[in-house]
Amino acid sequence: MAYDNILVETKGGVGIITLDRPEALNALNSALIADVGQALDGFEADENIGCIILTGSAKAFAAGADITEMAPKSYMDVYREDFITANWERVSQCRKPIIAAVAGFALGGGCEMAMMCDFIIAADNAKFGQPEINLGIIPGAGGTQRLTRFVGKSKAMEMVLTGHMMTAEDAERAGLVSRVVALDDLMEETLAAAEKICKLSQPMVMIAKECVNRAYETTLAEGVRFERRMFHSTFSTEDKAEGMAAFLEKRTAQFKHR
Ligand code: DAK
Repeated sequence: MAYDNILVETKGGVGIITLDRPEALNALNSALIADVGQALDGFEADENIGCIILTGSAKAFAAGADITEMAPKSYMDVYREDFITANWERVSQCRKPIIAAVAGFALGGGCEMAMMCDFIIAADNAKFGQPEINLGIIPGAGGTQRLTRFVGKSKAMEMVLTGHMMTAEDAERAGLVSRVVALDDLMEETLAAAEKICKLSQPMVMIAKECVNRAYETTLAEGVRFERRMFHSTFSTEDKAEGMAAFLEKRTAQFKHR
């Protein structure tokens, strides 16, 4: 299927979505967000896909929501149409793992979209920011919430209140990104991580993702209880039997995703 605003390809079990509006630094308009949603639907339905990568260009992951699209809208417009909300939620609702490979600008909605992914691998030229305040608005897709949980109050406040951009190095130090790699190595390193995930049991990866995400939504005691029950459930699977047998027999596990 061809898309107008993204490129979609697969490499083995990895599905890759590349944001592709170079003329606007991959600014996120409704059509692009709908394309991403549709591509994710396709990858989720495809049992051969074990991991998804979301990336942009060397200059910009995404420079935010499309200001040209937002500028003419009134409060009543955005409220009544629930402006760009539906498809945005699609990224954070994806059950398969998604890695954000971020180079260049990840600003506003771009930073928010990267944060909706499961982890971020950043190129050394990456810049993260929530500059909405400069436009007379505030972040609208989790920038005040996810960013604060990921980097803490002081750093989030400085970014949200002043539009200050964080370098890749700072983002790694703050815990926003899992690691920083040279720009030229970004896709190779991200693919290697994705391929590692693809070799594992798909349902276990999905369960593990759900458990980590629970940590952001509930109390510690509830989260640990949820983890315990999910842990117990993994003992009912063929992949648990295969994983442990393979270890004891000193061979590589061949997971059947069951
Ligand atoms: N929207 C539209 N066009 C953009 C854009 C954007 N966000 N960012 C860049 N462009 C366009 C520029 O207008 C320019 O177009 P031409 O003039 O060539 O036609 C082209 O991309 C190249 O940009 P620059 O010439 O500005 O390039 P520079 O290297 O000089 O500067 C920059 C790069 C990233 C620093 C600069 O472009 C910039 O400041 N861009 C705007 C960044 C920004 O303010 N982002 C936040 C937007 S607000 C929600 C979900 C999400 C959101 C809200 C609600 N819901 C679910 C409800 C998100 C809101 C936002 O992201």
